[in-house]
Amino acid sequence: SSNGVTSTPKGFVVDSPNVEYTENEIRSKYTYRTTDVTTTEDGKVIATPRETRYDFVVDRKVPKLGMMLVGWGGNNGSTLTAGIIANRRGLVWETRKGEQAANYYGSVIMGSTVKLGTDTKTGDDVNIPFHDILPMVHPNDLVIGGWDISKLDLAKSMDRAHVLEPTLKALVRKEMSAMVPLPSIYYPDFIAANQEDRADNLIPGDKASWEHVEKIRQDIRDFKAANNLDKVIVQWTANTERFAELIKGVNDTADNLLKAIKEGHPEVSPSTVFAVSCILEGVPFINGSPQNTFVDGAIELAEKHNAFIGGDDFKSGQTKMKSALVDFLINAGIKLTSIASYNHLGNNDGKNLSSQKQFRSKEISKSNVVDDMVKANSVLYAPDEKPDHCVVIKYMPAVGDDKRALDEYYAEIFLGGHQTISINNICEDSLLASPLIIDLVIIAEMMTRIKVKAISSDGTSTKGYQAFHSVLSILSYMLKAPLTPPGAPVINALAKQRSAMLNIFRACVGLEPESDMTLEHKIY
Ligand code: NAI
Ligand code: DG6
Repeated sequence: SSNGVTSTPKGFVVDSPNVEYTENEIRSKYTYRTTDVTTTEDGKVIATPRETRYDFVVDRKVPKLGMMLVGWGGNNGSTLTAGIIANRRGLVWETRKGEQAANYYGSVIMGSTVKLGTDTKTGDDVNIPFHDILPMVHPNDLVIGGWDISKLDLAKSMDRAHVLEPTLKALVRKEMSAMVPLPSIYYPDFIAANQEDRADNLIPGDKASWEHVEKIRQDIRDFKAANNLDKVIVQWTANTERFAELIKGVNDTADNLLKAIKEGHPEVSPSTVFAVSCILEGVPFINGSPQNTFVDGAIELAEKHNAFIGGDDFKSGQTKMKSALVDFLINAGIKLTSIASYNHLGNNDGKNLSSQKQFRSKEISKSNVVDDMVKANSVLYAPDEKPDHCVVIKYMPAVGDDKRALDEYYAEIFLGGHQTISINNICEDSLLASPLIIDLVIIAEMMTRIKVKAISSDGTSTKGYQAFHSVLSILSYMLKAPLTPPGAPVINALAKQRSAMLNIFRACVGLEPESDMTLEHKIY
């Protein structure tokens, strides 16, 4: 320790009596300021500032990290793998528009910057890469593995995906052809019947079983040992499943869920079996698809084991735009009255979603994403009022992975006027989703190295240092239907989600949230 001025791995130090750097840790004392609101019996609303002291400890040792993907051989899995190899090797390839170099565009952690503070000489903002705010894993260092019900190696999977340029594929082909997904569990009823012809790499058994849990746990241990890893994170980027029925006595509690798996209950999905395996193995598990993997019993199990879980459904294109645009419209005082969202796409995800039950999972996750913003504005909306909102997805093989998302936002403006905003969003779906998978892994891993203790004068305190809650709602920015700790509100608004992530990380190094008041430039 040296009184708050030891350098961090990435070169900035916080010079504050509240921050201490040791060889292995960053320790910060942070005052969290919120506002309590109470309403008296006679209807008077009272706002009271409140302070809670949190002590954060960040483990500075960046681990050797493995990322295991369920659905590794899919469009996302193969595109992401090629992308990481391309970045790791600094590849440059020919395209019809000229040379293209590998990058991490679309990753908030790798591609965006955050304001650290203000330069004392120039008064300018000093911005640093988001990645440098804390000692995070670099995606180039991820060791990748995983499972797929299809046995194609990753080179052939990348060909099947029709996403990457042939020149890039040629450069990564050798490495990718040596990567073969582990066999996986397949309970045909959970994904579309049209997926059956690729299911040729299976662990025997067509319903949940304890052998499946043990096999997945063993796969994780073997991968960890074979690659000499400190930690592993697992993500579901496999097909969208139908929702599992919520049945009392089956998936409502941790014990019932474990019993249901042991008894082979048909309402336990493959993704829930993966989640349970990871929870029991103490490995964070993130669900990138919309289905209800995290039934109540799975959440309770994660809480019991202090294991991290996160989900659901990557928020890549249409929904990300929606959660930014609706936030803007409603916060601008414009009354959004309808959203019509049409999609057509021709990749295997689209094929799977052409089946009604799987489409329904996606329809749900795409539909609830404006609720918090509408509910927050009682000037524009009555208590039960919501904009009309419909979501349509059609399978159109010809467009492949180049998803088309057409949205019409219709809003009421001043004195009964109307504003219509039409968006036509076209891009390769997997090139938007892959960087999100990286962000989810990096942030989830970072959260395994943060411990916190709450101390407050009014009694809100934790017994000692503890991890964040098992449900990692800090991952919300990357997810369409963010899972939150039971009873905690869901935040969909994109800017708030980013601020939460950034400001929690700032607090870990003893820095205040960036308020954007810039009083230093307004009061002289
Ligand atoms: P994909 O269909 O190309 O890949 C899914 C892979 O999962 C396939 O290779 C399939 O064989 C495999 N699979 C199916 N069931 C499995 C199981 N039980 N165990 C192991 N592997 C299994 O789909 P894509 O485009 O890669 O998307 C993956 C998931 O991510 C889908 O659920 C999709 O809805 C979701 N998603 C994708 C986004 C994107 O922008 N690409 C955004 C949001 C979510
Ligand atoms: C059609 O919407 C297929 C889906 O899998 C989406 O492409 C995916 O969920 C991404 O959705 P969004 O709304 O974030 O673009």
